[in-house]
Amino acid sequence: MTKKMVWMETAGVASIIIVIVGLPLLLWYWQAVFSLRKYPAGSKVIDLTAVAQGGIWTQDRVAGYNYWWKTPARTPDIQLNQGEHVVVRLHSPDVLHSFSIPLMHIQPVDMPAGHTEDVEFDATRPGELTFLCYQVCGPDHHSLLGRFQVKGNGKSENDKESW
Ligand SMILES: [Cu+2]
Repeated sequence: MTKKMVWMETAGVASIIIVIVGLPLLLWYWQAVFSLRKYPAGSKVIDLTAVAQGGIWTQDRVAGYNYWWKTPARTPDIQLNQGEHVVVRLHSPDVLHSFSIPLMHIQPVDMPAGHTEDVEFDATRPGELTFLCYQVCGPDHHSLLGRFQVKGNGKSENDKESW
């Protein structure tokens, strides 16, 4: 082998390694670090996925490849602290869902399959906030209910009120 061939072979192997290792790393970095920077500092970011089968809101990661063999866990009540800025990143792996928090006057937000929709709100008062799906998404649609529990901070007048 000539020096040029050795160099070309090395460059070829290096570019394959960059694609196999670098690309997933870049995607991971985008999802785990960079995509969070657009939200106000200190935001509580929650990923919520609506699953039509069983009518489940889950915080598990659900993708097309695991949707059919893994039953995602229904999320327990989600704990928030009064005063927190909350970002809910909505995902749908299957059909069109929608997300609403009626007590916050957050109107139904469409959640097309495969897209991520953000809903932001401030947990201004303590109490319970129910969220639900407004789209008739399947036979288990009525089960698509979940709840935030906002814990009071005891600092404001509002603490005496609740939702
Ligand atoms: Cu629904």
